[in-house]
Amino acid sequence: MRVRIFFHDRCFDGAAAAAVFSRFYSSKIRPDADFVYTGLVHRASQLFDEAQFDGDENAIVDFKYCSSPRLTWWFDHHQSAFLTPDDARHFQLDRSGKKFYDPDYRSCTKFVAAIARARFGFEAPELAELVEWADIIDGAQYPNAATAVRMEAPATQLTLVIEMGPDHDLLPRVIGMMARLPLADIMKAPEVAALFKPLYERHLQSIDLIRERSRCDGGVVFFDLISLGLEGYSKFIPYYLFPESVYSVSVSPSSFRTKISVGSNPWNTQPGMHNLATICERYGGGGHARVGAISFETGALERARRVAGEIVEELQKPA
Ligand SMILES: [Mn+2]
Repeated sequence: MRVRIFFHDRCFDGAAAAAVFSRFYSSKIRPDADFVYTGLVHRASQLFDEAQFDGDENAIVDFKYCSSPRLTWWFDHHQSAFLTPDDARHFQLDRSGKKFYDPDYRSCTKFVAAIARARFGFEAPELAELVEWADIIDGAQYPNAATAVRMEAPATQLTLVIEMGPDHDLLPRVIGMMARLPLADIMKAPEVAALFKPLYERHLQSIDLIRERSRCDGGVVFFDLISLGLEGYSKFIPYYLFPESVYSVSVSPSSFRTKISVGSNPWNTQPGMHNLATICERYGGGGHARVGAISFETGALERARRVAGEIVEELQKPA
């Protein structure tokens, strides 16, 4: 009995939601299930390869809906959960009782835990730490930018490993650990500890690089990391460096795309904020009201820079 679980790759909440779903599934649905984990990433084209839905059951957590009949479980909390109006209709007509959507949840992990408890009677107090941290991390509920950027708590350290770790096969192993170990013990696992050290050093360097490259005008921090080849950084660094900022916009490279990241300062929210998912959707991206992203094909650098400039101007004006 094989259950393939697709999760939002390189995301603490995606991994934690997969871990909680696995524990729920083996406790309440099938104790003999074998889990196989596959990360999903947002890209400019072809989100799903249907040939991948090869489990006896196929589940997606913390990622967009797919209308494939082979998808048997789905949980998401993103505002931009449906690729097309047809997908949204398909979900609304679903009567399986195994597909769930609630954009009011700050984390998919807490959403999975809440549905598993309310609808299926699943209780797992030992997962409470994981669920609470997924909510803090995905909902940007850190008390301040320094807590997020200094990374003293094991959950924040594991987030760095998940988001920036070099090894694509790492996440399935981390999900397995999340399902059975406290976060401090995961950080003590030799393969995780060995990855954390150089990533943390690089993180400290990236703070200096972003400090050099950023400017903050009209409440919006902007930086372009293309020429540095800096692939990914903690999204809280701009707010740590510019506590007075309200939004941040960056252009950054990656092996398979050029990415615009658009975020808002969780410690300096203002009345009447722009909806960042709505802005990103206009350019083919998506996300949440408070954080969004747009992916471009790797060649479309000039277009990405132009769009980033437009978004900066829009965010400098009132919503
Ligand atoms: Mn999430």
